[in-house]
Amino acid sequence: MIKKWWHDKIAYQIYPKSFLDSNGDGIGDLAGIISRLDYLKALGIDIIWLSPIYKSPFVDQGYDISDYYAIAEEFGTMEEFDLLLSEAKKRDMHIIMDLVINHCSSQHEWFQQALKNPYGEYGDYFYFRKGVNGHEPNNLRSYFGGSCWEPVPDTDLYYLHMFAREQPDLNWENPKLREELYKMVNWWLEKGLAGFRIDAIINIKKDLSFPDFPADGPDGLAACWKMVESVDGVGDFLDELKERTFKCHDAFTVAEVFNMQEGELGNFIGDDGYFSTMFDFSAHCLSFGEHGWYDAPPIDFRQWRQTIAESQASVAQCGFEANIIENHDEPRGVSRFLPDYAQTPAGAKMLGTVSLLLRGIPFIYQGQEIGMQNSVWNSIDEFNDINTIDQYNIALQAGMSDAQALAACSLHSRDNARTPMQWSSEENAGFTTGQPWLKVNPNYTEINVADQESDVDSVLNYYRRLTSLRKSADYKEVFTYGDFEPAFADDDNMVMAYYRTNKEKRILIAANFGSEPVELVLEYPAKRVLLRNMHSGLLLSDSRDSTESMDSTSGLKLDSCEVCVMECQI
Ligand code: TEU
Ligand code: CA
Repeated sequence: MIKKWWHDKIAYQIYPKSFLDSNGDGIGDLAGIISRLDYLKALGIDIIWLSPIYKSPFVDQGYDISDYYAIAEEFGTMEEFDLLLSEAKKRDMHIIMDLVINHCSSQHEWFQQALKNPYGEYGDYFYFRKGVNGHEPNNLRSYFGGSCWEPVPDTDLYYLHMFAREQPDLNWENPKLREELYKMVNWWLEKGLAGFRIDAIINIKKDLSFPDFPADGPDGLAACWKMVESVDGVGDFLDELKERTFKCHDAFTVAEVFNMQEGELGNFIGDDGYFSTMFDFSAHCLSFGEHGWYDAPPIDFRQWRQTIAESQASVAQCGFEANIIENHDEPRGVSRFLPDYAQTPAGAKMLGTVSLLLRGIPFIYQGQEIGMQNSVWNSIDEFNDINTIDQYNIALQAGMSDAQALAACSLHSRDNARTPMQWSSEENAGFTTGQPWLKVNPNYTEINVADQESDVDSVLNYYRRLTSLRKSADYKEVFTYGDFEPAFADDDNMVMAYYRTNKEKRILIAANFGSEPVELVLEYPAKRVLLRNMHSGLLLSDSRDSTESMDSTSGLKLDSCEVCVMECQI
């Protein structure tokens, strides 16, 4: 494997709208981000991913871009963005932006021109197709509900949108469009951007015959990802994109890829892959419902543990995946992956440890480092997210009651991760002096940065120790390049444990997700404890200070929600 500059980095995702508001309009902004760079540096962050900050009508929170070369007024100016770049650079941090190029906003100039003349130059930037017998060209359902096809008024044409109708899909078959996109990507990279998180990119290849698929819901439609999974050739586009842009700048790219065809991982993230890395969503997929959020299964611990092990094994020979417990599309990891009794500071530290020390590039989502949780939702009107409204209606149509539909949305809504960052116990969690654009999680008086700063045992201070361990001179190599080996995966326990090993070192990460204490017989004698989230009941035969060597130790007792990172003899 060829070593790359980003292999040993730790990344952090900022959702700008909810990070920090500097001017009291209730919307987070670039000035807010700049003012917290030192906070992120102290957390051990090297790479910052900004969810979209481009000009947008915000139908899908900026994932609908109306000008790829402009900063949204809500967030600030291009001067402020340049300042962010240079301030980050001063601190030896890298900024990456979201790259949303499967679709743009219906307000984008290209689409406006296309609507005026679907048969003209800009019409070919999109997919306009004639209806079939007065119907949509095929029966695909968009990710946000309803047909993927929107009629163009006063014509017999429809245009394709795999997401909202305000997000028309760009026609990647058109070389002119591709050139426009490459030019734009290079423009940002030349500005000093370190790379991109690449949105929904697997969707760019369409089956141009636009066939019908067997209906999979009462609406007679079929999920549009079925087309994605059935069509070949996305690799040609991705390869050209990389060759023409990222590769020329040694950029770091992390792709959002669902529905990849089997056996393609190496093409995507191998040494000469399309991307540097891509997110591992395998654990998240465990709680995707067959028809929607209303029939989503809860996470089963053993299945989750096995899924992570399998995922780590499958990527080991190819490259690196990016590990997350949550992002702006997912509920909070603490609320999703931890049993009720573990939704505590101890549990948050345990989950964070298990995730951050996996092989791969760790991404921390804003608020994860203080253990933020899903919010409390009293009515569907409190949500803003377009996907949530759709899922609410799907649940009602499936016969759920109002209360049941709300309960499903409360568990799964993307807005759970989008509530304002909890900076302090002051009004609005210190996020804004104005009216926040989305309701603050009422638990901000218990969970916030300011209180955790002054508590050595807080989740925040633990995360700082965790990132510094991962990056420490002595252990960086093994945490970056060391192999992953599952350990103690017994049906009788709820222990999530694994080794990270190389020729010199063997590190055991062991966490007890169960409600009762467990005792493990160590397979390799312990040398020293590197990190733990509790100070009690540590070792059966040895409870000496963590810096001492512990050659005699052979047993490890873990309380409920306890995690221990220890170096063992090889
Ligand atoms: O998400 C793409 C995507 O596939 C998600 O809709 C996914 O299916 C869902 O969240 C699973 O829970 C990306 C962005 O991350 C998302 O915020 C955007 O809404 C979407 O693309 C459209 O740009
Ligand atoms: Ca603001």
